[in-house]
Amino acid sequence: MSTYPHVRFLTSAAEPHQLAADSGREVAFAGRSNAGKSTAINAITQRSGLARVSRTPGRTQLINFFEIAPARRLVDLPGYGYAKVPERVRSKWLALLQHYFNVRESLVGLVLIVDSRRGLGEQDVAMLEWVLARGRAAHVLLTKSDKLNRQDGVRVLRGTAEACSDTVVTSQLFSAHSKKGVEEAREVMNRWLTEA
Ligand SMILES: Nc1nc2c(ncn2[C@@H]2O[C@H](COP(=O)(O)OP(=O)(O)OP(=O)(O)O)[C@@H](O)[C@H]2O)c(=O)[nH]1
Ligand SMILES: [Mg+2]
Repeated sequence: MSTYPHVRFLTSAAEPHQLAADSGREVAFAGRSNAGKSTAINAITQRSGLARVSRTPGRTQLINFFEIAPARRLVDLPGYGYAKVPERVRSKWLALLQHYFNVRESLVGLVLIVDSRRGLGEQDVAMLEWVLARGRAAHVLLTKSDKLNRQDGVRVLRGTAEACSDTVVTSQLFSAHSKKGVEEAREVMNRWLTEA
């Protein structure tokens, strides 16, 4: 049986007024362009075609909302850090993201997608600080872990945990390809979406 039998694409927002209705609870997925946000959403929901995956970085330029159950949503945020994006487009994304984090009452937690071969970058840390300052939970998925050997996986996980040790941020290794950590990520997300 599918974990979320009624999961469906809800809506996309390019402008602040296009955000889905701000009621119930939602979990947002953020990270660098090409880090694997859309792929992680597909793996966690077990729907390969739900969020668009691309080899071309910067593909998801909109905020995409998916409903997994009534009043429960996953949000695929536009990726940051892609150098080839024109400044005008970049500042529009930034304004949209900032608006989203500033107004969103239904946001309960952030899943930060980080390529395990790169580790946490400056913008990732800034993103975590943003959501922590707003009192939200955060969990780091060190993804594409299928590309690392065991030893390197352990090293990057330890480094991330150390970097986040003064905060409530948790982290784990993840691979949409090998399915490593998919269940663990789903549990974290479900807890946020159901906790009193
Ligand atoms: N080996 C491996 N490749 C992955 C994994 N997750 C994603 N990828 C690949 O990474 C590339 C980018 O994946 P996306 O899910 O589109 O990344 P994204 O963060 O949504 O990218 P943007 O929407 O452009 O910001 C694709 O070629 C994926 O197949 C993984 O766990 N393992
Ligand atoms: Mg994407």
